[in-house]
This record gives sequence, C-alpha cells and structure tokens, in this order.
Amino acid sequence: MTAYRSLTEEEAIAYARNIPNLFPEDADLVSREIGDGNLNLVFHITDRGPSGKSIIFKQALPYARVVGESWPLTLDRARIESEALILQNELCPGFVPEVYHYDTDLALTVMEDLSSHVIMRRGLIVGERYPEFARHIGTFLARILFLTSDLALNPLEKKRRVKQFLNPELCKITEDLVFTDPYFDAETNEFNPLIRDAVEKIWNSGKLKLEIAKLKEKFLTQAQALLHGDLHTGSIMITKDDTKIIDPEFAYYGPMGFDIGAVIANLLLSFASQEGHIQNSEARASYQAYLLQTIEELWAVFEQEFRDLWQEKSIEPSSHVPGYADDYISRLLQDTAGFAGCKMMRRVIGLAHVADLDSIEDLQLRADAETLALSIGQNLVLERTSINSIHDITDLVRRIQLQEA
Ligand code: SR1
Ligand code: MG
Repeated sequence: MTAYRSLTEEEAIAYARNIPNLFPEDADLVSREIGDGNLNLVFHITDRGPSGKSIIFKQALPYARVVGESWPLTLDRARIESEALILQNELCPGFVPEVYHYDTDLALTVMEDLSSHVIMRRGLIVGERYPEFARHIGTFLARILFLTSDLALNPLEKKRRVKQFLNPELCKITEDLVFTDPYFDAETNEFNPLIRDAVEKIWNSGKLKLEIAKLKEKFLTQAQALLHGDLHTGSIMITKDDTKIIDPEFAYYGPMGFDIGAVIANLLLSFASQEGHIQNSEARASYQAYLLQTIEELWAVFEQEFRDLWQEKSIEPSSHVPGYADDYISRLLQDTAGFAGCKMMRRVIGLAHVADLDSIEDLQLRADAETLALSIGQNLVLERTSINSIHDITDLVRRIQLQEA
C-alpha cells in the first residue's frame, strides 16, 4: 500500500506549513489549484502576510487528467520530473524552476513559483516578442543535450543515467500520439472537419508514413541524451529577459533532435496560426519573419555552444576524429527538421492540440492555418535529408507559405 492521496487545496496548505524553512510560522496561507495541463494537479500557495512568499506544488495524478481515470498513468513521472529539474539546474543553472522538496509517496514536487512569467504559447498568441529567448533556449539545449550525452559522460555514468530516466509509460504516450495515431484513422484523433481531405492525403501517403516510421524508430531506440521530452511553448515560462523551462515529466534518454524539433515545431505552429490572429498582412508578415529569425538564431546559438562544449568538454575519444563534429551536427539538424515536422502534424490531427490554432474561432480561417501547418510539417519530414543549414528550414517554410497562398 502506498501512502498516496491526491491533495485538496486545504491539505496543500497544511503540507506547506510542515516543510521546514519555507514559510514563516505565522504565515497566512491561501491555496488555489491552477492546473490547466493534460496530466497533473498544480497548486499555487501564497502567504498573504508580510513575507508575500509563494510556491508551486505539482502533484501527479495516477491517471491522465485530460481523459480521466480510464487512462491510468504512472506516478513515477513525478520522480522523473523532479530529478530532471535538479540535474538541468546543475548543468545549466537558472533555466528551470528551483526544486525545494520532493515527496515520493505523494508524487509531489514543491518548486519555485514563476507567476511573474507567462506561458510562452499565450504570449505568442497575442504577438509578443521575446528578444532573449533564442539565446536562452539555444544555450539550454546545447548544454543539457551535450552534457548528458556519451560525448561528455563516461559510458558507465551515462548508462546509469539512462536507467535513472527510463520512462516507458510517458514515452508510450509520445510513441502513440506523435508517431502512430495521426497517420491512420485512430480513435484518439481529433481534427477540424474542414481539413479532412488534407488529413486523408496524409493517411494515404506511403512515402510520408515510411519516413515517419524511420523517425519513430529513432525515438524508440536512440539513447543519445537526456531529453525534456515535451518541449513545446506551453512548457516554457517567459518574460522579456528571462526564460524558464518547466514540466520535464516526459524526460528520457532519446534523440537530441526531438527536443530541438519540438521548440521549432511550436514556433512554426505559431507562424501558421498567425494567419488567424493578425489581420493586417504587413503586421502578420513582420511577426512571422520574427518567428523565423528566432528559429535561425536559436539554432546558431545552439550550434556555437555545442561546438564550444565539444572542444572543451568532450571525453569521448572518437570526438577528435576529423569531420566527426560536422557530421554529428549535420545529422542532428536533419533529425531536428524531421521531428519538428512530426510534432506539427500531431498537434493538428491527433489528441491534444495547441491553443495557437484552436483559439482561431472562424473554422475556415483555422482550417487555412492548419493546412499550412500540415504542409510545412510534411515537407520537413520528407525533405529533411537534403537540409544542410538552418536556412534550408526557414526557406522551406517561406516556400510552402507562398505555395499555399
Ligand atoms: C495525454 S497527454 C497528451 C499530451 O500532453 C502532453 O503535454 C504531451 O504533449 C502529450 O502528448
Ligand atoms: Mg506538460
């Protein structure tokens, strides 16, 4: 028997009071359950007294909140999340919320409150620009991916980490929802009826499905680095000058391009969705250009930081073989393009959409944006092996946009 129970707002307050050195003894605590994600409970706990201090409790439920008790889900994801946050903070300090306390029985992580930040997806929907984001996310990705890979760890330590972050149940969600279900008439799928023809073309494209199968195989088998595993713009909290990456409950050892591709996919979903958000065509073109420039910049920062780490911190003997770094990074870019394509298509066809597209009220306008997203996604997957620079990705996006206009 485990001591697990899901907390109420009152129980969260009582629990918070008992954590040493967190709140003053006479704190006047209020608690609000604010979780709006697919899986967990999230409590915001504040002292209304002079300290004004606030914290977040994140508690895993033994099922997927978005569906209910009929979809049981391991509580171990809370351990994975808290251990990933702690490790990420060691390897790239300041880019994730600080973990104050973890309770295994309750699958509960107590962490830094980021109420002064907004969910990046919400900012992008209203056309905000984040001038530091590309630099921050490029640095974070390069450090975490490089420093958890065989390039930087001895093989025994690396395999210990692979074991620490085995996450089969959450990976199965991704395997199904990203790589399998969107490509046939699965029950889990959900899409705008106005795009049925475009979706059926995808279901009938043997060429595309073959490439998706290869990408899925990589996701299933390539333990390259510790991934965040679900790095969409809803997993990023942001201000104009600060970026925090949250929610690594899908963390596992997988192919690096999956995380970089997730960030790029979500910037491109925003790109496509602007067809429905910004009516003025000049303003829309300017914002879309900003999104593409962000993609170019984040890759440039990533590549530079990754190459610097390769020079300074690589312990893998083969890393000094001439040409290996260039070849590694070139394969990484192609993986990034392919995974970005998969991540775009799943958010249009499959379960769990993105608000960027779903918040477009006019169904035809939404369908136009969704069709653009599907088209960019497919081409990223199909053309990935001929992509040699980040500009090949942004050029592809511009070309597809012109074709779809
Ligand atoms: C049932 S979970 C659905 C989706 O939410 C998460 O954020 C992941 O993206 C997952 O695929
Ligand atoms: Mg999440």
